[in-house]
Amino acid sequence: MRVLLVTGNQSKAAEVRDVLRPYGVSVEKADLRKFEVQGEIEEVSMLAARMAAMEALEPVVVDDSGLYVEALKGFPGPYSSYAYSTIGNEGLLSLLRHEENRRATFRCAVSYVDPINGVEMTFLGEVAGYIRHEPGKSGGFGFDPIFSPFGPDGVPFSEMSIEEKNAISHRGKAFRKLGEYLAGRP
Ligand code: ITT
Repeated sequence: MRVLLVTGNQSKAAEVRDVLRPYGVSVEKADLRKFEVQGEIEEVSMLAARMAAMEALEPVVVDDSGLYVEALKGFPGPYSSYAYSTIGNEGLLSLLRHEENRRATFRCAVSYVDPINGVEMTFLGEVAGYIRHEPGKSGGFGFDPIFSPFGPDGVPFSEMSIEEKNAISHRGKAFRKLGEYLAGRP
């Protein structure tokens, strides 16, 4: 089957294609607006998916993700997009300059809306890790160079292949749940 992914982010679309391929789900990047209201990521993704589904009149998927930094009481969280486009990775690193607690979690909310069958579902995924003191090599997108998931080797997301990142990431976990749901449908 095919789903429309509402996103302006090509790298995100590439990751989602890689996760959903084994479930026989093809992903088309939709040329639809992602309406982003203020709220928790699962509210943002669901409202955006409903709006897009009304326009597309076919099943759509919206991923809203955020980086939650423990020492900043969860900031930027649902405001990650704004934080990234304003202060960026350098700004986040400088906010944490004197901070020993580097713990952070990436969270992903994936909302699927099928307007024909009246289905609305949200799937969540998260990965715990830490904000690095120095960015890793460039690669990936967004906060990937400054985030390393907990693990023996400390490699940042930006230095992983799409497959390596998807195996452990917030997005990989959430979209595998969607893939299992879609594969199990009649
Ligand atoms: P769309 O809203 O068009 O899908 P976006 O990149 O803005 O694309 P989000 O709103 O979900 O996606 O992401 C909020 C911010 O968090 C944004 O700046 C992303 O770059 C960043 N982000 C999300 N997932 C990420 C990931 O897997 N790795 C690094 N940064 C990520």
